[in-house]
Amino acid sequence: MTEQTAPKSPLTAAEFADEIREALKYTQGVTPEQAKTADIYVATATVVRRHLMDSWMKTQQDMINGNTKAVGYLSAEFLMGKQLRNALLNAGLTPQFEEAVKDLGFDPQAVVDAEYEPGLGNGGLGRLAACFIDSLASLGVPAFGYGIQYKYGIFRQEFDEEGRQIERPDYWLSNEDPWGHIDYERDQRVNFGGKVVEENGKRVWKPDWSVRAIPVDYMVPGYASGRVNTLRLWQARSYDEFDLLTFNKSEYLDAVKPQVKAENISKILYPEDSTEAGKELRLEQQYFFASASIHDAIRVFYKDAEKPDLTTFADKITFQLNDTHPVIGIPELMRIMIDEYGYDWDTAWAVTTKTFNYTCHTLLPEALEVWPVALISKLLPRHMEIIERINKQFVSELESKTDDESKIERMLIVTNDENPVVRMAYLATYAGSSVNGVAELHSQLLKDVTLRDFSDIYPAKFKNVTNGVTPRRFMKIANPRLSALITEGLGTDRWLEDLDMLQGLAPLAQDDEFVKKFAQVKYDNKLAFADFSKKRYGVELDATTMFDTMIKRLHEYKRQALKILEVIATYADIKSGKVKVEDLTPRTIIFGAKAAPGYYLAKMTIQLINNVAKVINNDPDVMGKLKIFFPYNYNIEVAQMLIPATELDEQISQAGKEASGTSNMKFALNGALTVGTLDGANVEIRERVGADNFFLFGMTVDEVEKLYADGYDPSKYYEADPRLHAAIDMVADGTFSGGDKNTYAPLVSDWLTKDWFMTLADFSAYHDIQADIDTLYGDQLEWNRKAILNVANSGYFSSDRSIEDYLDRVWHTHSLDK
Ligand code: GPV
Repeated sequence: MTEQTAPKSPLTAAEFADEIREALKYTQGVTPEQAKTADIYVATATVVRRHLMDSWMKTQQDMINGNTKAVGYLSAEFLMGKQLRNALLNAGLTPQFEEAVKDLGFDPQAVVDAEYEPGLGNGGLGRLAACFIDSLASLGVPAFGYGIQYKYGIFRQEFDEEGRQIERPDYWLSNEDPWGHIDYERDQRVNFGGKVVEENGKRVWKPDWSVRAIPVDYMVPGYASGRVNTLRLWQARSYDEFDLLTFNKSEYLDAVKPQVKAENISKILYPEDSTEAGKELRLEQQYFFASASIHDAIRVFYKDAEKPDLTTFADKITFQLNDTHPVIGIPELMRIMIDEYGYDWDTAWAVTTKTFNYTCHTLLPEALEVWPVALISKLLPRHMEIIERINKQFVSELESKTDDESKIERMLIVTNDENPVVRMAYLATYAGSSVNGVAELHSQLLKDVTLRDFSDIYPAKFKNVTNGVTPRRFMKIANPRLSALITEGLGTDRWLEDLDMLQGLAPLAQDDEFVKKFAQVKYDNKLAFADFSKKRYGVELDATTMFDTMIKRLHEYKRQALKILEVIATYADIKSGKVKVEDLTPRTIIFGAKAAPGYYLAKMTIQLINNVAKVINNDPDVMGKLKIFFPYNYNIEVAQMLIPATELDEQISQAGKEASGTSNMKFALNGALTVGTLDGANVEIRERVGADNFFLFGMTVDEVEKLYADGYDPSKYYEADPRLHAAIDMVADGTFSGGDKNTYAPLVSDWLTKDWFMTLADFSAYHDIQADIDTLYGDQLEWNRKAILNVANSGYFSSDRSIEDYLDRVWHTHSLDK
């Protein structure tokens, strides 16, 4: 497939090869004969960067000199995935790369594989940030991604003999990182601790320690836009390498203490996802990158001016707060304007409230960040004063708008109890211009439930922007076969920039020849995944079975337990003879999931899945009709292999709990059918692809709420459904723990007595829908027609569309002129 609309490069493959040779020599210091695959990778990356350099510099110039407001996407996570293929695609250099590398005697895919995947994110939230900066660049919107260059990303997951998750450090920076440019000259000082004193009637912060924030710049090339934006990730370094006096006393460890303390700030990504991680170090991380980024934006947009006119700051850049992690940036901008540049409170407030917007990514109350006042006071005493004053001003504003005292009490940014905390989501909602949810249902529930009081008083702030995913990485790169077929079907590859064009495929769902080609693509993708699983994991998969996949963080609300219980129930049916194995639709059930290291029930669920796999996969009675595959260390690379190979996608969270989901979008765009609840973006996917082309089951949000209100008793469902009963008994009786009845006792007890996310209540509905799935799967032509309709009608879920919605509804800015 040609890249017709990608920028035409004058470079030939032979020239590309020469440039690789040159980079091998002048940056690696090796000859082509000495070069290892990893050297070729580094050299290629160097060459690609060089070819993007003019566009990068021009984009920066146009951004600074033009009058277009830029976007600063502040995010503690950017889950980028491997960079090489993306950079090649967007630079329009893929064909030259393939040929040049072959000429040098290397396998292009091996070169791509040599890149160590940067895992600077946990899951959906971090991947969303990566999709958004791709789309911003592709649309030509001037933008910075601002975050942290963690030394260790998300842990590498392994499974031990017992099937338990083991976490290993992710040493991604122990390999060369040809993409990141460390810019020592544009560092920032970030202060911590100390106290605030009164000097000449002014509050003056006297911090007692500082950290040097050094930017590491990554290019973010747009697809076919000629634009290259910047992802600026901050690295924490110490100002004093070590204390010479202590060192001379031979107390080496003590001597490096300040260095260790400073550098710890960017050392590790917290592996928490949708749960609160209330750690001092995490607040240090948040302030570290928020402060450095805001100062950086001032430096960039006022060209290092001594006395910048910050009253125009909100016209230069708008900051999107990706969840509450960067919300400490709000009092930081206030402090910078008042303390560093001498503005009065009201001026600073007017600018700050125009500058920030907040995206919420959850409905789980436990995931809404709060910080103890005591901790903020210790670490950031001046910020605490500012937050108190914001709170005071907020309360008087509320008093002018409502007489409802209890409502005001509920809304306090700083709580009133004996251990007061700052509610970061409330601070962001009050101080920001806009607050948005990430899918229609989620945004509605934010207004009706989570932030109801705020939406009563500030209705105009509340917006929806439904998430999206980049079709470049998740279609063109991950699924070249389908991409080629789409281009053939549409007669152009412009759909990669305008994903609504996929609608043109809808009539082809009635064209049997096209449907067969589509089925062949899916089958070839399954074979490719089977090959990958064999090579990487030593596991043989049968590509003639249905590939049924559930990939997402392991969390109770996402309900991996529902899936595994259904598999166990089927296994129990086989063992008891209720179901004849010959009648089963053969399925390969694939899980990918990491659990937060401290999340006990989630980790136990991983152990259970692994042990169910061990038993079922090896039981001759199953005759290979059911096979579970749980590849360890699920990441972007695995996602890119697995999503194109999947036929059935599991989106089975309890209604009202998944804010959006984004793998659901990737699956639909790659021609999988979804079995799912009316939750998150599933609702919008189903509306678009059509109810006939989506397997809906389970309780709605209203039914869930009613059941909570009526008093939920999971044991009733256990008693009422013999299949569920048998499945839970099988977990309890030691079938999956070598006869030991204690192994899963906490899980079983939770199911029977608590089951907060109502797995048991949705079990029979989930079982019933399986028959519909199997029946349709039996008619491959019909199945694939529906799969094509999923592709054709999912163009809306491009992150380009999400960014256009942000531009319209939230940021009020636009692309740079071409
Ligand atoms: I809060 N999300 C996440 O990945 N990590 C978090 O800490 C929080 C939310 C996810 C949501 O769970 C998904 O529903 C959503 O699609 C994603 O953020 C992107 O919005």
